[in-house]
Amino acid sequence: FRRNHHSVGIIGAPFSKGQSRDGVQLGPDLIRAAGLVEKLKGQGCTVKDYGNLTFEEVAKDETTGRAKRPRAVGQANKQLSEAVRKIKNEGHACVMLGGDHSLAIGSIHGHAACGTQLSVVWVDAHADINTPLTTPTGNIHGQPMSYLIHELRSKIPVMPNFSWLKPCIAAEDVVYIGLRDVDPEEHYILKYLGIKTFSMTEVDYLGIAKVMEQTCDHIFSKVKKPIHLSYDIDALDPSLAPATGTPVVGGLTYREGIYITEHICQTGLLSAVDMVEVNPKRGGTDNGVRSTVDAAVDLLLGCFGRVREGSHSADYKIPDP
Ligand code: Z70
Ligand code: MN
Ligand code: MN
Repeated sequence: FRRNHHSVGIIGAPFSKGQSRDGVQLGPDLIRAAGLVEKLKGQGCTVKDYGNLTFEEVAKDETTGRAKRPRAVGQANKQLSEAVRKIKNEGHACVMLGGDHSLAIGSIHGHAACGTQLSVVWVDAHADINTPLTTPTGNIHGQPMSYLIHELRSKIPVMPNFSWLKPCIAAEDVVYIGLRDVDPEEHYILKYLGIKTFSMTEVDYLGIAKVMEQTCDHIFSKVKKPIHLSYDIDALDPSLAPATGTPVVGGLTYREGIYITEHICQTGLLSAVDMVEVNPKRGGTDNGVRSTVDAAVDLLLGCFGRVREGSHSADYKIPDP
């Protein structure tokens, strides 16, 4: 049984101020230029492209706590949250093309604003769960989960342009896959909250099939909630996806990366996807950039019905001579 009637709404968020490297704002247009919309339609999806958000310059944006550029990040995510809520209310699975991973704040908030409790599957080399007070870099793309999780509410200081944001995710509804570069403070937070994590060690030990089985056991242990898949391209090995701000050796293979999307698609509960941290100014070579962008497109196709065994429409018949 296959679901090929996905209706997909795409929103581009060309935003880079959750980190310090130029180029990640080019992600949405690059992923589109690689044929995302046409390929989704080619596999039977209905697609509506909502275009890119536009973000205004924020003149004075001083650090609060240790968090850098809070006003720009807060404002951009408020806009994104409203856009994602609209796409969900119009009945689509939402695809958010980043941009840096700070955008998960608005994407998940807007998704959750539709009313139902969500599960979050976070595929990343990094946990992105520093608070504005634990962050070693100040970059908000290393912090989005801390703003979203109910259990960390009392640990988040008041931030300019963040007053619209309320935590909307329970720690028990989060699963991480692909971790291999976690700060000590983040490691404490993950253990303290009892969050389910499959680091690269578990991927090695269990294999990706068991990781996905256990991921679904965990997120479906009570009720079946819609899934928000937040996919940082740096989860993949840098040999495959070098065009990203913080490549970390020892990542997911292409096959492991794709298997995650196929398995999540099969649940029938995928409701929103983020594809973030593709940075064409980082890949080194044209081939490196192309490989990274192609991987991002293939992961999104896997989310919406593409299967490697191939497929056919229900009414296909072998032509008679
Ligand atoms: C570090 C921090 C991070 C991505 C780097 C790094 C976080 N833990 N995320 N690259 N995509 O700055 O908080
Ligand atoms: Mn990330
Ligand atoms: Mn990352």
